[in-house]
Amino acid sequence: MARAAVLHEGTDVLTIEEITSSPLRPREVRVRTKACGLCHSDYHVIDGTLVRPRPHVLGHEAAGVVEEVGSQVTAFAPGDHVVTCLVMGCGDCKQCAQGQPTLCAGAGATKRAEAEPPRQRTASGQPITPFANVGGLTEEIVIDERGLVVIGDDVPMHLAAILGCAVVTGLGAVFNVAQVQPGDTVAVIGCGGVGLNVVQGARIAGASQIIAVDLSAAKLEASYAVGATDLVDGSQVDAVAEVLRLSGGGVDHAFEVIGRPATAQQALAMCANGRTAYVVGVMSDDAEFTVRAEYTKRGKSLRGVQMGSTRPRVDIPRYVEMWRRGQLDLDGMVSRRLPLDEVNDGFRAMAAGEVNRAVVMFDRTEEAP
Ligand code: PAD
Ligand code: ZN
Repeated sequence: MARAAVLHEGTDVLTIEEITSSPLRPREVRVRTKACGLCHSDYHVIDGTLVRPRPHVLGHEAAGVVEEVGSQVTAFAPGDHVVTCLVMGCGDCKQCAQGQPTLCAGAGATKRAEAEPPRQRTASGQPITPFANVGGLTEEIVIDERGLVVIGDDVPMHLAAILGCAVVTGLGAVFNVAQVQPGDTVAVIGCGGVGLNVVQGARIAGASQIIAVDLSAAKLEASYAVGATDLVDGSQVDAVAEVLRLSGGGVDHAFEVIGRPATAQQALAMCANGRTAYVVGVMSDDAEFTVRAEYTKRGKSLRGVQMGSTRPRVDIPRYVEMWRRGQLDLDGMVSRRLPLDEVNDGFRAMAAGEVNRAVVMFDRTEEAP
């Protein structure tokens, strides 16, 4: 039995309850969860933007210690400190062979087949769907080995957790997708857990101007702390006009990191002629938005970004090393640590824009900020 935050049918409140796990399949690993970040993608299931089967265990940005490995697992052993990442390339398809696991065509390979028993069930026996094939908001995660990366024992668990999504997505958008060059100019619309990592990625890449746009003064302050050069409060001014003014006609790279059609349009309006707007934020699959035809004449591009095109076992060890050397700020990203019992308040705080990242801690001694 393990405690978990479960989202049931017909409610937007998670309940804390005991769940059961089934024996491991050959390529699965049982992880004793130590920390799990709350990402807006999880919240999208609560608010209905993403529709997922229930009962559901949210959470995909977790860190913990390997407890048991399946019969075919050789890369992990009990005691290893690991990070989960929802980018689980099957390893066999063309996209994986090309180093693009975020585009994997064989994602089913890392899930249990329909005919198999579910990894976890509620105490009353209902099968639980784990969010993004991870389901991190439980004391015990059962996951395919391809969803794990080993990290050093020196990384505190609350910092390790955010590597799996906020960090790989934000830095990957800058390094892997936009490939920001020294001297480039950047705008970031939405500076929460992921957007702050876009800001610091742009700083590390050597961008000369990093314009942070948010509606919250606290987020703008946090952006400044990790490298933003200019701050735009979208609740006070016209964000597009202000970014065009500050950048002298548009930035080289504009990142939308909220998940709204209107801000995706803003990103396209903010980028310079011939340059690109990147949509990192997640919208419902059937959301639509229009694009001014004028932008096509001006050679602008719009590009979607999935998990920063990360290759977890390449990027996460690199980011850990950058953190060790003081180049990457992880401490500043986690502004609240909370016990599992407070998970609903953690999501509320995230939706209200009160936290950079809130991280659920599973060991009571590690909860304090
Ligand atoms: P967050 O809630 O921590 O941050 C969102 C930020 O946007 C907050 O700081 C808000 O104040 C700010 N904001 C909201 N509305 C506006 C507005 N109109 N103008 C300016 N700022 C605004 O969320 P997050 O950082 O966890 O996630 C952000 C999005 O990225 C969300 O849609 C999430 O689902 C998505 C995401 N995408 C991927 C991916 O692979 N594409 C990965 C992880 C998260
Ligand atoms: Zn996420």
